[in-house]
Amino acid sequence: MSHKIQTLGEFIIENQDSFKYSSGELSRLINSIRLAAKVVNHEVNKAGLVDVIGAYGETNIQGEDQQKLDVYANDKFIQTLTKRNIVCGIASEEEDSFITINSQDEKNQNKYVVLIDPLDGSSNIDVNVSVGTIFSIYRRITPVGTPVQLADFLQRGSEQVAAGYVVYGTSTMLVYTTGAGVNGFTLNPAIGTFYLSHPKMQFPEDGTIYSVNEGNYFDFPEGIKKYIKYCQEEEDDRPYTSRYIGSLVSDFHRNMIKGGIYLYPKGSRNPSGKLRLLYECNPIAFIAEQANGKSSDGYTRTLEVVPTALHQRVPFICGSKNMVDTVEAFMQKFG
Ligand code: AHM
Ligand code: MG
Repeated sequence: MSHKIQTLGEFIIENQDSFKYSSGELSRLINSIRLAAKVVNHEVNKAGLVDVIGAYGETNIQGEDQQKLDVYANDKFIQTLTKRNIVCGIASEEEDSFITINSQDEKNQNKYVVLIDPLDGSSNIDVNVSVGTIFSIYRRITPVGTPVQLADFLQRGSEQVAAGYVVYGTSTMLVYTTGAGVNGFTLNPAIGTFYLSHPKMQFPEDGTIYSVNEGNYFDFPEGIKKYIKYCQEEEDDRPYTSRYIGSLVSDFHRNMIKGGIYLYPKGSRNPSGKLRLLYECNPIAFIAEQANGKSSDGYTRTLEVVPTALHQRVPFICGSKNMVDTVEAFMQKFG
């Protein structure tokens, strides 16, 4: 590796001016996410040792059991962002509605809202498989100094100013973009510092990995079924390799590095798909596009879908550009 050694903190300061609004506010925000990620990482790593595994006994708005670490991660991210008076509103997968943040000085002058999935893929925790945090950042559209409104959160993904994820894997990484490429940082757990390890990440134009829950095969639209069969055919560089962790961040991360595609289409059980537009699909789509990849619902660019609800779901097809193009061609042809 020939690039210079740089910590995430140094990188944020050095690149602050490349961000078009650069007032330091976004940098402070990303610094807070960095801090919360380290705290959550510490807890996730201990999951096998202490009795923190298992359902917390509550069900979130989408009827799913919450795991204890979901709640912990949710609390940590919200606390970090709230107590440091750094955003004006937060929406989370684990919260039914958005949270309005008022600063101590009555009127909150902060301009940013954060949407977050604090611990995605959390059903993987009790089998020691990687999980992740996903975040998306927008500038509010309602006037500064007034309470945030739902409209501040229901912006199209193309309006994001930053997005990223943390993958708590064999090593813990934070990957993010502010619209000027994608950079990945690996945590040295001994000293609690993230180092730039993956500068300017890029999807290979094409790939040979497809990631989909094939257990749902008979439920998929015809175009997706045909695409899966195409992946399995023996021709040119096919059959492709099937790899599905069941943890979006990890599946996406691998595909971005190696070249591949992730699919969560709609089906009769999930008529709009399973993944949530605002805090799962949009941030990942923004990163994909910044890394020369592509993301769509099979027809429409993910970042152009107009949101109508906080916990809205959409079909999600994301990965190497040529592979997503091929899926769209199958959808056009077979529906
Ligand atoms: P979660 O937010 O409840 O953890 O669900 C999201 C996860 C994604 O990380 C993953 O890709 C997908 O759900 C897996 O779903 P399935 O088990 O239906 O294949
Ligand atoms: Mg999730």
